[in-house]
Amino acid sequence: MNDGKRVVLIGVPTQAGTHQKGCLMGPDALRTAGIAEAIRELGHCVEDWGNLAPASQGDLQHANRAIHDLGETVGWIEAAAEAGTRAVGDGLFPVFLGGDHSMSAGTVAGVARAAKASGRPQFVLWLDAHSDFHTPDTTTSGNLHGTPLAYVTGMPGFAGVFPDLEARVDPANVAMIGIRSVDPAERAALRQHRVEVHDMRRVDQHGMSSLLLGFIERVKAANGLLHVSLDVDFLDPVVAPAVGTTVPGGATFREAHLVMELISDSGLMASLDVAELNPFLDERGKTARLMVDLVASLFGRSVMDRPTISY
Ligand code: 4U7
Ligand code: MN
Ligand code: MN
Ligand code: MN
Repeated sequence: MNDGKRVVLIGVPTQAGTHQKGCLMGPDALRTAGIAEAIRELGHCVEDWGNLAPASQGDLQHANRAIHDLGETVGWIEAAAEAGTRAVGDGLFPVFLGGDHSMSAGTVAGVARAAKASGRPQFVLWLDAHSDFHTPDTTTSGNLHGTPLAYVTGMPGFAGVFPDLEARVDPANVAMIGIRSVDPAERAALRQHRVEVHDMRRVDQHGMSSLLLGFIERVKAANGLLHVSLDVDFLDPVVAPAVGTTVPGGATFREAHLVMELISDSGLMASLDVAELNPFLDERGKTARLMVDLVASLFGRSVMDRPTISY
């Protein structure tokens, strides 16, 4: 059962935010694994805007010499934000196909801008091994896929580096689940801004459902719009190997599906990122197919409906 959403697929094949090559194939691998068909099968309409193709902003430099591909990243951010705002403005549900996670600096900025215009607060659920809460000044790897959440919540250090934000997400409206790799500068900022961080130890102790339902209640009470940002490395690398930044001890197959099923039941999700899929590192399409199945759960597929699957 579902309410027949109008979904638009938007490919954001950037790999500028990481040193590992391969994420540029992510959107096409998700299409090959049948993402449009899986959503359509559940009774939704799906259109596909293809892949964004922004112009690079040139060779932008930053005082932090570790940062690389800044001009290209800014181009992707602007294009993704533009597409996100347009999709929501057209009454569509955007599903952004990544691309490394730097894309979410644009996708979240874009949907938050549309949310502001509608007068409803924007909430973000960040499903990831990492907190992605670096600023351009604190990143030591220089990989900008470690910065999107700090940017969209308005942390200092982005002025004149990334585009000016038209609507920032209140850090109080963010929850992260699955976390197991946080750098010291990120930890300090997350504590200072009291971000709701559910690391894997909390998942082990309390279970996915109680942690997630607490956040969902907050979104519901505020009549908020929920953006879900799903990084492949939220999952354990044993079930999802196609990612450049593997961290052991991630969500299991069923824990991940349960998160998607609970979000689907809530009816609150308004936009989605599927980020960080690196098909070059996959095993016979296993991770791409798992991501498509998780998206199907997000759009209402239940265990009893699920076709017989084997990976
Ligand atoms: B991802 C890291 F140092 N924190 O900044 C960094 F551990 O989008 C990883 O979540 C960032 O995959 C990972 O490079 C970004 C590192
Ligand atoms: Mn990430
Ligand atoms: Mn990650
Ligand atoms: Mn990663």
